Parts: sequence; structure tokens; C-alpha cells
Amino acid sequence: MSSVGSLRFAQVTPVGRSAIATLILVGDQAAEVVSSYFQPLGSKALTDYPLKRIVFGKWMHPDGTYEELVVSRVADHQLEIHCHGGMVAVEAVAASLVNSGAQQLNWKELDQLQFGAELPYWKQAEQLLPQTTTALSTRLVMEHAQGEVEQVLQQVAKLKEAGQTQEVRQILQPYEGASQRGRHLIEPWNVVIAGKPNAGKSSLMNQLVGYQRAIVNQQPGTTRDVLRAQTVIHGWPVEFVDTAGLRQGEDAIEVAGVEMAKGQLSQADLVLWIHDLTDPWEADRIEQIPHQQMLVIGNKADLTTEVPDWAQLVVSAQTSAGIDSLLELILKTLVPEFGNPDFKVLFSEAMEMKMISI
Ligand SMILES: Nc1nc2c(ncn2[C@@H]2O[C@H](COP(=O)(O)OP(=O)(O)O)[C@@H](O)[C@H]2O)c(=O)[nH]1
Ligand SMILES: [Mg+2]
Repeated sequence: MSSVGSLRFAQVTPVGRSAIATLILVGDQAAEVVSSYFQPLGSKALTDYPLKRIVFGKWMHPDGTYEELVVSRVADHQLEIHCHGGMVAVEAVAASLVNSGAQQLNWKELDQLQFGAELPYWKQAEQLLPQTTTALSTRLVMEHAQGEVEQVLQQVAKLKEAGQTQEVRQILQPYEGASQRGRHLIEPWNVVIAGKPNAGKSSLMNQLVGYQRAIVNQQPGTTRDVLRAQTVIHGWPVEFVDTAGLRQGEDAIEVAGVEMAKGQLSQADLVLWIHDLTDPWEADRIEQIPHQQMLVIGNKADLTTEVPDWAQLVVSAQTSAGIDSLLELILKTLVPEFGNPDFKVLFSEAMEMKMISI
């Protein structure tokens, strides 16, 4: 640690109301400064307690009022203060610390100070916690923030030393591509819905996200701009993009929409090409569609019993037949490894590079 000397602190719980607020204080004088405000409940002084012990007591204010809170010395020059989450309590404690010459930082700045420019992997994972939006992503990020990956690396180091390279391969293999998956637990997968006007793209998007958001109309070419809506499939955030029909319209607004759609297509993680089952199939049309991965879906299954060869799945955006299967197929295509017993994710590309190159 380079700059333990001066006293700094940060609130590491979200700013605003919460059940408990935690402040972390680092610096040579940390225990001394805290002791000047904090009276432990028993007869012992704060510094008489062993490290990591949780000490209950009163934080005295100059006017004789106090906060009841908990202090723990987590390391020689580092203390945690846990107080009631109301903003008044936190602000009062922060004001005392500032009065004693401590500098207030945000939690990222404090991490940087403690760990330097290169944050340890578990810490990088911890910093992602506020960005997780599903139970799955929170659970996986938590496991990594608690040092799961570091434990794996320790185990790998031991196996390597013992010459068990076969086992090492077996452990590390599931981490291939794991950072791309990890990224998409935080940022949604991007799935673009494309097809001719009137194929049922907007209706299908409504079904996929479960509410009326896109504009549905019987007039071909009604959706002129790109509409987005997010949903979650088995814990994975997915953003659908409803495009303007890929058709050379005479109308300038529609043409602009078509150009935008082509850009969206090439960048998408997955393109859903929707074709009306009652329309003749045009094989050459989809050959011109830029994409990384594509699923060809036949829509309006309620109007015909035909299941043509070109369709990977048939659905009805009207009756919602096949929508659940489509959601499953989308996830299976985006994350084929999900559900494997040795399924792994990583939350940094650098960590994946490191693990793959061992
Ligand atoms: N019968 C039937 N009609 C559908 C289905 N999906 C969409 N439609 C109708 O087809 C028309 C065009 O749908 P829309 O979603 O606006 O198509 P888009 O231009 O591709 O976005 C509307 O009248 C929809 O109600 C379906 O599965 N079955
Ligand atoms: Mg539409």
C-alpha cells in the first residue's frame, strides 16, 4: 500500500437510505481518530480488541448526542464503521471524520488507493455488483467477489506443481469464452428482429418481452424507427431491437430506417429473421443479411399447418404458440454452455487470457 499515511474514507454502501451504511477508513491514524469519537460499550478501548472483532458502542457528537454503531478494525490501518442507514447518521459520522482531517472519497477511488491501478480480480467482480440486474448475475458476481476464481487458480498451481497437467486442462477448459458470457450478465445480449414489412416483427417483439411496446399495424412498413425492449431469459438480460422492414421504400424516412437496421444487424449478437408463413419463401433475400448468428423463424402459424424446411421454428405472434420455445432457442443459441454442469463465467477478459494461457 503506497499511501496509507493520510487518512481517507469512503461510504461503500449505496448513498441514500438503506438498512445499514458502511464507511471504510484507511490511514495510519485511523484507529486513533475513530477512538476520539467512539466509546466501546465495555471497559476496553477499541485498540485493545483483536483485529476483525466487531465492537459495539457510541459515536459521540460535540453537542453530547450520539449514534449507536459498530466498528471493526479489519487490518492495522483500516477500519469499518457500520451505522444505521439513515442519511443523518452517516453524514454525522462523515462530518466528524472530515473534522479530524480525513479526506472523503468515493468507493472506487478508495479501492484504487488500496489496490493500485491493477485491482485484484475479486475486487473487480465486487465493483460490478451494483450493475447486476438479475438473481443469476448477482449470484455469479457474488461468488467471484468472494474469491472463487482465486481459489481455482491456487488449486491449478498445486496441480501443475504435481505435474497433473491433464487435470489442469480439465479445470481450465470451461473458462474458454467465459468473459464474453460474463459481460452479457451485466450488459444485455443484443437480439435484432428483422424481416419483411408485415411479417409480424413488432407483434413478435411484444410477445417476447410480454407487453405492448412496439407499434403493430396492418399497413406494411409502419415501424419506421428502431425500437428496443429488454427482458430476462433464465436470468440472462436480453435486449430486443425491432427494426424497420428491410425493403427499399420510396419514403425517405423508411430508407433511413433500413440503413440503420443494416448497421444493427451486423453488430447484433443474434438476428431473428421473421418470415410470414403465408408468404412465398425468398431464399436469396436472407443471403444479403449481414449477421453473426441468425435464426430463421416462420410466423403466423395460426394461418397454416405447413412447417417448411427453411424455418428453424414456427410460431404465432397472435396466439403466442411457440413463443416459449423461441425464448429457449434464443438462449440456447446465445449461451450454448448454460446448463452444463461445468458452466463457468468470468468478469474480465484479462482473467480469461490468464487462465487460458496457463
Ligand atoms: N394471424 C396472424 N397475424 C399476425 C401474426 N403476427 C402478426 N400478425 C399481423 O400481421 C400484421 C403485421 O404485424 P406487425 O407486427 O406490425 O409486422 P411488422 O411489420 O413485421 O412489424 C398485423 O396485422 C398483425 O396483427 C400472427 O402470428 N398471426
Ligand atoms: Mg413493425
